[in-house]
This record gives sequence, structure tokens and C-alpha cells, in this order.
Amino acid sequence: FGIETELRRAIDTGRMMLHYQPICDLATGRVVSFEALARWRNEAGQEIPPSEFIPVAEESGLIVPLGRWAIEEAAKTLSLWDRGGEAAQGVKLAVNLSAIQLQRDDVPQLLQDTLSRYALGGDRITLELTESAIVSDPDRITKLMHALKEIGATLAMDDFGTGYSNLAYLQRLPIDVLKIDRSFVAGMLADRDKIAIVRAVLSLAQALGMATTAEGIETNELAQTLAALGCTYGQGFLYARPLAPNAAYQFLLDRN
Ligand code: G
Ligand code: G
Ligand code: MN
Ligand code: NA
Repeated sequence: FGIETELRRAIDTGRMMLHYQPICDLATGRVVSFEALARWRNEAGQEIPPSEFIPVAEESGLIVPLGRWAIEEAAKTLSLWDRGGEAAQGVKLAVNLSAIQLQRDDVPQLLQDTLSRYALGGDRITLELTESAIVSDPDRITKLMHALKEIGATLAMDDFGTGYSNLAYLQRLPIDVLKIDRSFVAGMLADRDKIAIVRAVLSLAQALGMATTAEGIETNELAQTLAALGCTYGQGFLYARPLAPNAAYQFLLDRN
């Protein structure tokens, strides 16, 4: 009850922040997008991790206003960056969507309205969904995903390999990018099983015409190996931690 009340207030009063972690093209090193990650410092000044407040938000229904806020905030940030010049022109922001938000809210309508208000093209937004979103209500989610593609959004499957991977859906749904979970990526150079899984996911994605993002890249060696294996994009502390908006924009200016 306490955390739920405080979370509601945080969303209403702007205590919630988005931090942005760069995602780079492994072949060129250029930043292609940033993943938006919610950050919450409560009234006592403590950082509450998403692993604590996202489940509370999902159970209480606060995930709907939280998800709306995240889309609004990402669009606002993009339009601000665009006013700074050309640096951010082709860059996308990736917003995480929970299964519950997809069920309860009209996300395509919301996204379209928000993009229009900020004069942004749909191609500037990536939506990261998890396998649980698809399993929850396949028919509805299939329609939603097609509606989001109509708007021009990129669709990424987050944490791939950790959920109920239904390969039939994977093939049938308009998914653009598979994000390979960091539990397979970090440590793969020293673990035959992990590298075998990563290779298998890369060839599956290639066969289905999807791009790939490896999460949790912490070393150059890992980035080079993944590039050589044909992985498209990389994300991890090697490039940067999730950054406050101004630091993310500066990172973009320095790197691209
Ligand atoms: O911030 P951290 O890097 O610890 O993120 C952990 C996880 O929390 C992310 O992988 C993501 O699944 C989830 N998460 C972070 N921000 C959001 C958000 O705005 N909405 C939803 N639904 N999940 C988020
Ligand atoms: O959406 P997802 O649950 O994958 O969110 C990414 C989470 O992983 C965030 O909590 C982020 O801080 C974390 N993360 C991102 N890159 C790295 C990394 O290179 N190493 C580790 N240990 N964690 C990372
Ligand atoms: Mn994610
Ligand atoms: Na992930």
C-alpha cells in the first residue's frame, strides 16, 4: 500500500525519470538508438529499482499511467534532441511495454497521438515487448503489433530466450529485432553452452529476417566476437550505462 501510493504520486508529480542506454551498430560503432529505462528516487531519496516498482505498477494498474508517461517522456526528449541539430536525426528511442499495458490501454492510438503532437515520425520509436506479452493474449497482441507497424514503429522482442519462446508466433508476428538476453551474452566467451545458444539465436533471427541486439556487452572482445558472428547491434556497459537525458545527448554528439 505504501509503495503503491508513493508510486502514484511519483508519476503525478514528475519524480519519475527516464535514463537512456545507447544501442550501437556493432559493425560501425555508431549509436542507432537508446533504450529508455525508468528510474525512481522516492521521497526519502532512495533509488527504487524497476525490478521492485514495475511489478507493483503491474499489480496495481499503475503500469497504464506509467507506460503513458514513458511514451510521452521519450517523445518529448526526441523532439528536444531534434531541435539541437542533426545529431539525433535518425536515432530511435526504445520504450519498454509491459504485457498488462498492452492489454488494458490502446497503445497504437496513444503512440499515434503522441507522435503527432511532437511532429515525430513513427520510425523514431522502438517498442520492446516480452514473450509474456504475446502469450498473454496472442490474437489481440497480433493485431496490436500490426497496428504499431502501420505507424512505422520498430518492434523488438526483449529478453529473448528467457520466456516461453513460441517459435510459431515468432515467425508469424511482425518482429523486427530480437534482443538476446544478457544472461546468454555476458560470459559466453568462457562458456560453450552460452555461445552455442547465442549462435543459434543469431541464425534463427537471420533465417526469419530479423535484426539482433546483444545485451550486456562489457568488453571489446565480446563486441568484436558478436560482430564477427553477425549480430547487428550491441548494448552494455562497454558503451555506456543508462544515462540521464543530457548525458545521453552528449554521448550521441561525442560518438556519432
Ligand atoms: O533499469 P534496469 O536496467 O534495472 O531495468 C530492468 C528492467 O526493468 C528492464 O529490462 C525492463 O524490462 C524494466 N523496465 C525499465 N523501465 C521500464 C519501463 O518504463 N516500463 C516497463 N514496462 N519496464 C521497464
Ligand atoms: O530491458 P532490460 O531488462 O534488459 O534492461 C536492461 C537492464 O540491464 C538494465 O537494468 C541495465 O542497467 C542492465 N544492463 C545494461 N547493460 C548491462 C551490462 O553491460 N552489464 C550488466 N551487468 N547490466 C547491464
Ligand atoms: Mn528492454
Ligand atoms: Na532485456
